Amino acid sequence: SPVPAFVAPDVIRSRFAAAMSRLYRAEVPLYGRLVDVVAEVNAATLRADAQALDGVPLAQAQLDVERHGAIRVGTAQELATLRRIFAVMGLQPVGYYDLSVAGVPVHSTAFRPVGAAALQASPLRLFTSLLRLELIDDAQTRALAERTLARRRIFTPEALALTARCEQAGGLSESDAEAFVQAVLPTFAWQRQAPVTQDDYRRLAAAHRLVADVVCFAGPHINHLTPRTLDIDAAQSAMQAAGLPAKAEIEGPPRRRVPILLRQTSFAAVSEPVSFAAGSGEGTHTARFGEIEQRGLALTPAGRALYDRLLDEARARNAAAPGATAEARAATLAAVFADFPDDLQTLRQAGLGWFRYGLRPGVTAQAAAVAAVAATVTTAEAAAAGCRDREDAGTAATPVDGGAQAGSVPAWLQALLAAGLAEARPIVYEDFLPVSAAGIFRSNLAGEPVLQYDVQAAQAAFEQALGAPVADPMALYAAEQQDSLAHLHAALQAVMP
Ligand code: OOG
Ligand code: NI
Repeated sequence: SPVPAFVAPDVIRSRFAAAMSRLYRAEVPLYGRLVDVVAEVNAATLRADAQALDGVPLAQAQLDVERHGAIRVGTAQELATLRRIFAVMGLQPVGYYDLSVAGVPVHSTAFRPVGAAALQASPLRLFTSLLRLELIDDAQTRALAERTLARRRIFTPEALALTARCEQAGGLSESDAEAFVQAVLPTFAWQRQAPVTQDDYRRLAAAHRLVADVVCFAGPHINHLTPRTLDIDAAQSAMQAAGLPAKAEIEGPPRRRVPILLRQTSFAAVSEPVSFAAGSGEGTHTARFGEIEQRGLALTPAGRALYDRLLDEARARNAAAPGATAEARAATLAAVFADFPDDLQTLRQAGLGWFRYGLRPGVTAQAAAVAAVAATVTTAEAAAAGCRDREDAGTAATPVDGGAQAGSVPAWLQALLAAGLAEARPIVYEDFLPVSAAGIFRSNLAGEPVLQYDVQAAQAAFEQALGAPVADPMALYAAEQQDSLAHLHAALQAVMP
């Protein structure tokens, strides 16, 4: 019997991303202006620096499609169902983020494409937070939140039916895929008619504004979308010049020659009209904003530890100077990060970043194999270089590397790199940063007191709610580097003289 033609999850995701982008631009016109501002900055950056895309052809860079969005849900059931719906479009839960440490009563994962091909096909990911109801102190308010959430149904019957069909059949046909995107979209739309009275809204908002944002609406409205910028400092200035209410500071590492991890900035949330239940009044709710991001090298556990240490130090110094301007704070950040190596070779040899290894364009496996054999058999320096590399990386080694230490490469590869026959390309960070995420949350909670939650990170509880484990981002990067080494090795073995 003929094999049914299923639409690839990457394709479903890219259609969903386009539909979500249209929806959000229509709902939050200021977001549309942000998209225009970023497009102008990206075009100007490319005119000034043709290398800004690092050799990726413009057509493949997907500059005009969003990189991520974010939603917040209230119950385990909602989170677990989202996991199933997102799986239809090739999104998997990666990473655990505990934001209670930053005074925000949620914990989160990122549903994202896994693997370079999937990320390339459609880069959209959804940062998804689950409200931690147990962090609401007042028992009556907590019960109100639980009751209200228990009553709502955030998914359409068609979305649930098509998700089940996909799970059973192993995919969706063309017409089902189209119907699926249309059926899933309303879950993330703004719903002006609130299922709670104005009094209940006020009570829940008094517990925390995020509690009201999650509990008081008929669904988990998309709260921001995030396109990619090629120059976030220029984009931040352009946002300010265009009169967008940009947050004062860019989150994440400072500007560097070699970008690392993730830098992001946003504009303050807009007020939107709300009609409260039972004719209890009209009001506004302020939750939805626009964000931009610029990504760089993914860091190994050693690189991440250094990043976290320097970020802590910069934050401590800035906290000690509360009156400092945004420029002064950025200068402190840059000064502290002078201790983070800023050239690719040092980052690699010190085992601070992840890299994908391969032959230089135009180099044949045959030529490389000949050189590798000659170097490892006859050149003492090559072997010595290999050993030195291993020693460097020894300080960076962690169990997650699975024996293939982050910065260490075998002697044959060391020789090929030195001879310019092989190259190491930086692996881009595809995940999120908890301190930055907290900063993005906070910038939309102006006036909200920072609560001190006395809790532990609760990854096990989160995974129980999700109904599945979250993938370990570090293991994904380590595997990508390791795979590239294994591929290269196999290619040379196949033609060994
Ligand atoms: C999510 C904030 C986190 C990011 O880019 O770090 C985030 C939210 O506001 O719900 O999207
Ligand atoms: Ni974001």
